[in-house]
Amino acid sequence: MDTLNVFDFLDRIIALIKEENVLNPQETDRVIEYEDPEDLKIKIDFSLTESCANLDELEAICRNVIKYSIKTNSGKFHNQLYGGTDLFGLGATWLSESLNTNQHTFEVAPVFTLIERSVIEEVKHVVGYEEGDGLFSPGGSISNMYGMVLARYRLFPETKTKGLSGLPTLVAFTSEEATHWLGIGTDNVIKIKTDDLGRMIPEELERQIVLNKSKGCVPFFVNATAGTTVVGAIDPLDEIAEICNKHKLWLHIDACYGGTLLLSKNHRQRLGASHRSDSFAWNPHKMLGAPLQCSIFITRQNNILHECNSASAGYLFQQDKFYDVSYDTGDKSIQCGRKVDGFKLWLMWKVRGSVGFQSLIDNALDCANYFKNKISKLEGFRLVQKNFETSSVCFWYIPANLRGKKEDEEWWQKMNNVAPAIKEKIVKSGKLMVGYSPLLHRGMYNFFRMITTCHPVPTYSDMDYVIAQIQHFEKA
Ligand code: ABU
Repeated sequence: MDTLNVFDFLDRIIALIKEENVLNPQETDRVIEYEDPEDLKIKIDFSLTESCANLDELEAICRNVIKYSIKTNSGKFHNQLYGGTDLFGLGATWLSESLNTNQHTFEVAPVFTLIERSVIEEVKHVVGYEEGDGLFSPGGSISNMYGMVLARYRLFPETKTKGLSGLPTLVAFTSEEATHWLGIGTDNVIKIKTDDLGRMIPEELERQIVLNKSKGCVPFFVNATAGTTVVGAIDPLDEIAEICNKHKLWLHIDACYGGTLLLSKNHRQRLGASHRSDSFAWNPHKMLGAPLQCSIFITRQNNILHECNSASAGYLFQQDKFYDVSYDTGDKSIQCGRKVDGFKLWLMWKVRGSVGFQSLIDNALDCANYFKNKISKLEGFRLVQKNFETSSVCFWYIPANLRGKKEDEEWWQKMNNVAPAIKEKIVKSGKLMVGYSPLLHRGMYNFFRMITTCHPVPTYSDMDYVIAQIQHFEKA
C-alpha cells in the first residue's frame, strides 16, 4: 500500500475514462461486451484477499470494469427509461462525492441544504404548487412510498405511534400499467382498467372506489401515473383529480418518467393538472439524464413530511443549536444518511437554464416521433398502439416467415419468441441494447420497447440504426 499514491490512482481513473471513451463512445465501440456470469467471473477476479493490489493491477481491474460494463452514454443504448449522463451533472457528482457530504443537517451540509431548498422550490413552481415541501429520495419507488405514507398519515395520524393494528382495510388505486408498489398489501392495491393508450379510465376508478367502500374498505390513496413504465402513458390527471376531490382521497402523481415533460413548454400541457395533486414524484435521472440517482418527492401539504417522518434524533437534530434549525432537513426524511442528489440537477439547471432543458427534451421526443413514424410505414414493423405520450415507442417486429399468416394463438406464441431471440443476438453482438416486454393484462405478447432520452443527444441516424439492426438480426 505504501507504494500506492492515491492521487496517481485518481489521475489514472480519469485517463482511463478518456482512453476507453466512457463518456463519448465512438461509432465503432460496442455498447456491451456481453459475457455470461460464469465467464465474467473468469475475466475479472472478484475475490477479496489479504494481499493488496498495486497501481498497475488496479488499473487493469478498472479497465476490465469499464470493458464489461454497459456503455449508457452510447447512442446504441435504448434499453431503459434512463440513458447516459448529462456531463455537467457528472461534474457535480465528482465534486459532491469528493466532499462526501451528508444532507441531514445544515451544520454538515450548509451549501447543499440551500441548494436542495432552491431546487425543491423551483420544482414546486414548475408543478404548480403554491405551498408545500419536498426532498430528494433514493429513487422513484421510495418517492412514491413517501406519497403513500403521507396519505395514510393524513387519514390516520395515530399510525405513527400505534402502528397498523386497529386500522380498517386500507385500499389504494393505481392503473393496470403502473408498477413498483410496496407496503400496503398487494391485494389492497386495486388495479384500474386502462384504455387503448394505456391510460387509467376515470369512470373505472370511481366505480372501484364506490365498490370498495361498499365492502367496508377505506380508500385512502390514488396513484395516477404520468409516464407508465412500458408504453409511457399519462393518465387523465384532471378527471382523476376531480374524483379524488369528490371522495376526499390523496392524489399522488407518479411522474418519475414523464415529469421531465413539465420542463418543455411544448409538452408540459400533457401534465397540466399536476398542481391538483397532493404529492408528486419525478426522477430527473430518467429522461433528463441527471446522473443516477436523482429522484424528487414534493407535496402540496405544509409540514406533513416533518410531522409524519420526524424521529427527533437528539444527536443530530438538537433544538438548542446556534442557528435556525428549520434548515436541518434530515428529520423529515426516513433516511439518516442522505446523498446531496439535488446538486446534480441544480448545476445542470444553472448551466443549461430552462431553455436548454426544453431543447433537449423536445429533441428526445422528436426523435421518438421520427422513429414511430418511420416504423409505422415499414414492412414487418407493427406499433403496439397508435400513439405514445412520452419517449417510449413499443412495437412488434414480424419476421418475414410470419408475415401474411393467420394471426391465431399459435402465431402469437411464435411472435412471443421473436423479440427475446432478436435481442439476444443483438446484445451478444454488442451492437445495440433495446428492451422488450409483454403487456399481459392487455393480452399483448412480447414486443420491443424503444426509449429515447436527453443524453446522449439522440439523432435521426441513431433511430435509423436501431431499425437497421433489428432488420439485420432477424436474418443473422
Ligand atoms: N423504475 C422503472 C424503470 C424500469 C426501466 O427502466 O425499464
